Amino acid sequence: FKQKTAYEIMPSLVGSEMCIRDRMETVFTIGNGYLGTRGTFEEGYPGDLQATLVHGLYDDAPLVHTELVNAPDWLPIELFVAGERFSLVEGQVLDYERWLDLRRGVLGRRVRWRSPKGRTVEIFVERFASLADEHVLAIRCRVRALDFEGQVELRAGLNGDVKNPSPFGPVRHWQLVGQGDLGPQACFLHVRTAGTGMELAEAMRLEVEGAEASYSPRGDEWRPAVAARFRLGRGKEATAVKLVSVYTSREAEDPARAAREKLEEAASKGYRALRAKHEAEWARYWQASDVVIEGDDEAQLAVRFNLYHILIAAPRHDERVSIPAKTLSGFGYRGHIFWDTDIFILPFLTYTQPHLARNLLLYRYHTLPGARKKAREAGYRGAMYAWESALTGEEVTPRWGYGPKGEIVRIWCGDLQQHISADVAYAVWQYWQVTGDDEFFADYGAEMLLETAAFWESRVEYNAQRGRYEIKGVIGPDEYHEHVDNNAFTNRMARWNLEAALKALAWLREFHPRRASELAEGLDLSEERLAHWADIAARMYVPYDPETGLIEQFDGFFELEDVNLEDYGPRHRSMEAVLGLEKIRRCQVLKQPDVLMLLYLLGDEYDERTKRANWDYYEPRTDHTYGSSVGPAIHAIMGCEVGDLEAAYEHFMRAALVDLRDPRGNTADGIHAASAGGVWQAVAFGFAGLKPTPQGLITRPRLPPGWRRLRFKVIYRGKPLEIDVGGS
Ligand code: IFM
Repeated sequence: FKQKTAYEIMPSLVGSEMCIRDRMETVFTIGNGYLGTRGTFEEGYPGDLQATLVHGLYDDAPLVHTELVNAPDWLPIELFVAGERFSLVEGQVLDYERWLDLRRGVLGRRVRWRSPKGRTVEIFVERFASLADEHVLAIRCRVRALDFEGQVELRAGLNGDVKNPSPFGPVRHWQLVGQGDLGPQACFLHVRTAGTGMELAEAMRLEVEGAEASYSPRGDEWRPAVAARFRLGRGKEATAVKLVSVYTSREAEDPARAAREKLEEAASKGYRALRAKHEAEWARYWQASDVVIEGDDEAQLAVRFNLYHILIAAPRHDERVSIPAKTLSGFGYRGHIFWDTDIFILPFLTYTQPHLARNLLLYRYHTLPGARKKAREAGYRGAMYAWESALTGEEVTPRWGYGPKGEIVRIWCGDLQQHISADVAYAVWQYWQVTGDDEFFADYGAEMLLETAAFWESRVEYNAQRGRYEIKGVIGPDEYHEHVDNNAFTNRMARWNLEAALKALAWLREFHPRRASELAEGLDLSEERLAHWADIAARMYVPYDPETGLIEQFDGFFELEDVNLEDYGPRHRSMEAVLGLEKIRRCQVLKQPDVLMLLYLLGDEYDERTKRANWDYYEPRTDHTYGSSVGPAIHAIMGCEVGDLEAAYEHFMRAALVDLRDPRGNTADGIHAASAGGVWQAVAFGFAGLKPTPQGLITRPRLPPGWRRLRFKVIYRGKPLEIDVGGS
C-alpha cells in the first residue's frame, strides 16, 4: 500500500490490484451501517466477487440454510468511448490509482486509459453509501477526452441477476417482483427472497452535467438500465452522477414506492449536497472514535482502517440486527453473528459510540426468544444464545462443514460452544458499567443476565464426591479441542454470569422494585432458586494450581502430547491442517487464547503471578498466524499486562494487518471484524492500559518503542474524556 495521508489507502498499480482483486474488494468495501458494498469495479469483470449485503436481509435456502442475501448490484456503469467499451484488461492503462478515503467514507479511482483504437480518456470515479441517509447511494463518474473528439455513452443500471457463492454452486435467492423505467433517466428493480419472502427495491437515476446528453432506457430482464449519450470535444470533460435508493420490506411497507420517493428526494438535493452531508456525518463519528498514533505510520493507518470497517458495519437505526463476523464485506460465515460482536467489537463502541453499542445489545435482547427456544429444546432453562445467530436468534451454525483436507466434518460449535451465553451477559454488564445507562439495564440488560444465569443453573452438574459444580462436554474458545470437561473459561464465566445476575437483581430490588418483581415473577425466580445460584457460583469448579499458578484449560489438557510449534515453522497452514483433526485434539496446541482469554476478561480476579505463569505456558502453544484471527489482539493486551511489550506489539500488528496484508489468505471472505474490534482494545486496554475502577477510569500506559504519542477519546459514564499518552 502506498499511503497518501494517514486516512487513505491506495494500491499503486492496477496490475497488482487485478491479481489480488478478491481481497481488495473486501478492503475497499464501503458502507453506512445499513448495507455494505464490496469494492468491485463499476464496469465488472469475470470472476468478480461482487456483493451488496444489507443488514437483516436473510434468506433460507436448501443446503446453505440461513444466509445474508447478496442484494441486487447497484454499481454497474459501462462506458463506451466512440463505441469502444472501457475495460482495464483491454487497450492500455497509462495511469491508475485507487484509494479509500477512510476519513470521508469515499472510494475513488482515477484511470488514464487508451482504447484499442488509440483514443485516450481520463476517468475519475468515486462512490459512497451515505452515512447521513442510509437509503442513498451515489457514484460520480467524470470523463475527459484527452486526444479525440467523439461520442461517449454511459450505461448505468441495477443488476438483480446476482447470486450467493456456496460450496454447492451459486445460490439464487431472488424472485423478480417488478422492474421498469421511471421516465427516460431513471429505472427501478423490485425483488423478493424465495424463502423468507423479504422484499427489496432499488431505484436509480442518471444525470450528466457538462454536456448535452440524450437519455434512453436500456435494460434487460433483471437488469433495468439507462443510457446517456453525449459528445465530448478534445480536452473536454463531462460528469455523470448515478444516484440509487434502496429499501427493504423490513423498513417500508411498500419498498418500491419508498425507493422511488427517496430517489426523487436525493435527486432534488444533488450530488454535492448529499456528499457534504455524508462527510459531515463521518466527521462526527471520527471526532469521537479516532485513534491518533504518532511515530508509527503503519500502525496509524492500520488502526484507522480497522475502525472504519467497524463503523461502516454498525447498524445506526436498527436494533434487530447486529454485526456479522465478516461485517457486510463478504460472504464468510454467511452473515452470521458470533461472540465476535459482544466480546471483541462492542468495547470500541461501548466506549466511543454508546448509542451503537446499545443497538447491538438490544439485538441480543430481541433474540432472547430464539435463545430461550434453544435452551428449551436442549432440555435447559433460561436463555442459551446461539453460537451463530441471524434474525431470530435461533441457532444457525451449520451442522456439517469441510475439514482442512476437504473432508466432511461435523461442526459441534452450535451444540457445545456454550460460553456465548456468558459472553453476551458480560457485554451487557460492561456496557452498563461504562455508560451508566440504568434505563437500558433495568428494561433489558438485567433480564438477559437473569436468563443466561438460569441457563447455567440448569446446565451445571453437581459432583457429589468432590462437592463441586462442573460443566461437562463443551467447546471453550479454543476450537481445536471439542467435547471437553470443565473448560476453565466456560466454568469461570458461568460463575461470573450467576454472580452478576444476582447483583443485577439486588440492584433492581433497590432502585426499580417494580421491575424486580415483574422479572422475579415472570422468570419464576424463587428465593430458593436464587440461593441455589449463589451456591453454584460459590462451588463452581475452576481449575487452578496454587503452586504453579497454572490454570488447566480443561480436564486432562496437561496430559496431552506437548508440541513445540517452532518445530513446524515456517508454515503457511494452520496447525489443524498440519496435524490433522484427530491429532490436534490430542495435542497441547491452541487455536486461540482460552485461559488467557479468561485472564483478560476477568483480569481483576487474577494476580500478576497467575497471569505471567499462564502467559508463559499458553502463548507459545498457540497457533497465532493461522489459528483464529480473534486471538492476536488479545495476546497483544496480555503481552502488555505481563510486560512483554515486544510480543505485544508483534501480536498487535498481526491483528491490525490481518486484512491489509492478508497473511491468512481469506480476506476475500470479508473483514475479520473481531480482530478489528480487538485492535481498538489492544490500543486502549493494552498500550494505554485503560481500566475502569471504582475510583474512575485509570490508565497504565506502556507504549511500544517508537510510539511518540497515543491519543483517543472515550465516553465514561456520560462524560467525554481524552486519553493522551506521551511515549519515549
Ligand atoms: O467466533 C470465532 C471463533 O472464536 C473462532 N472461529 C471463527 C469465529 C468467527 O470469527
